[in-house]
Amino acid sequence: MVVMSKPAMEHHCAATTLFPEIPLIDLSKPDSKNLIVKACEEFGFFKLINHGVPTEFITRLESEAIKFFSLPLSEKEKAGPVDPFGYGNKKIGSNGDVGWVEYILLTTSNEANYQKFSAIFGEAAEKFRFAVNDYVSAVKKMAYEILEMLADGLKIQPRNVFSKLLMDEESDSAFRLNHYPPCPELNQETNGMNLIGFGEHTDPQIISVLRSNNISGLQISLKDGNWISIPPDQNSFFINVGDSLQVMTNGRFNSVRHRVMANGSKSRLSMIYFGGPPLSEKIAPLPSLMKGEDSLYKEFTWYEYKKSAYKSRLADNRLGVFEKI
Ligand code: GA4
Repeated sequence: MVVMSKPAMEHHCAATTLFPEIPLIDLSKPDSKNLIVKACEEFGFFKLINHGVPTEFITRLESEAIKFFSLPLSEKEKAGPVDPFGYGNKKIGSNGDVGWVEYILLTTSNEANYQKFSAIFGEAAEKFRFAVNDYVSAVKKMAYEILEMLADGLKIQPRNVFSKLLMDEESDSAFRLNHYPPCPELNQETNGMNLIGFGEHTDPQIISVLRSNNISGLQISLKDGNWISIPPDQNSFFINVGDSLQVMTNGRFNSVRHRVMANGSKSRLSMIYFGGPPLSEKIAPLPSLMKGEDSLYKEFTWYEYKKSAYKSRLADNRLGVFEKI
């Protein structure tokens, strides 16, 4: 299938297949660790149930997000531009990518984030901040658990090899609320074709944890290049392997290429936590996973990778420049 490189508002692609089954992981079952490893190898993606994140945190943040995105554009723009955090509309990154999306991008550590929002929310800014903090703390805990199960499944020690990078006070993690407004033109003019909400890409970090409302749009690319639609489920989470985890496993795990299609009639809302390491961390294959193999990648720190990623276009193969020939 061809994805054109014109501005995303004009992006149309053919409908995609709905199979094969995407892996479903039940976090309450300790033996899920082997299934998680398999899912990360085959897809770099899985759906998670019995995740332990309180529904109240999810619904509270969702209603704060709806409140924000329902404001007039001129109000929302007071929380922009994204430099590198704040409110963004259509523009993604700073290298010309666009999509049918508006969003809030935040760091998970910096309180200064929220100053931009107090201008709009006034007193209610606190409510928004607490909603984000409660949600992100619960999701982080769940991400630690997944990463520890991964270490167990891979039979490597210590079991916090991955999770400690997110637990570190200096962990460079991010959080994003994406709103994909309905695009009415889609229904009439394009006759079943799709418009890009968020263009195809891989996430640079270690792991991403996504939750959306019940509106479809997310698609992942299989290793053979075919795209599959992921049926939405507001009660579950979806986990993505990021580029850094692919490198740490020397390519054994797959950093999943994914994208979001806009919808003709309904708003899709998603919230994503991106778990990243400290900026100074060396990202390299774990010796315990190498079994005499050579590293597929040149050595780099997360700072170097991030710097290079932020200069790239969304769809670029960002790891390419760090691969050994
Ligand atoms: C993809 C994953 C996260 O959403 C993000 C994105 C970031 C941005 O929106 O500013 C990037 C994108 C993401 C990768 C390449 C660069 C940077 C947009 C872009 C074109 C916050 C991230 O960390 O990398």
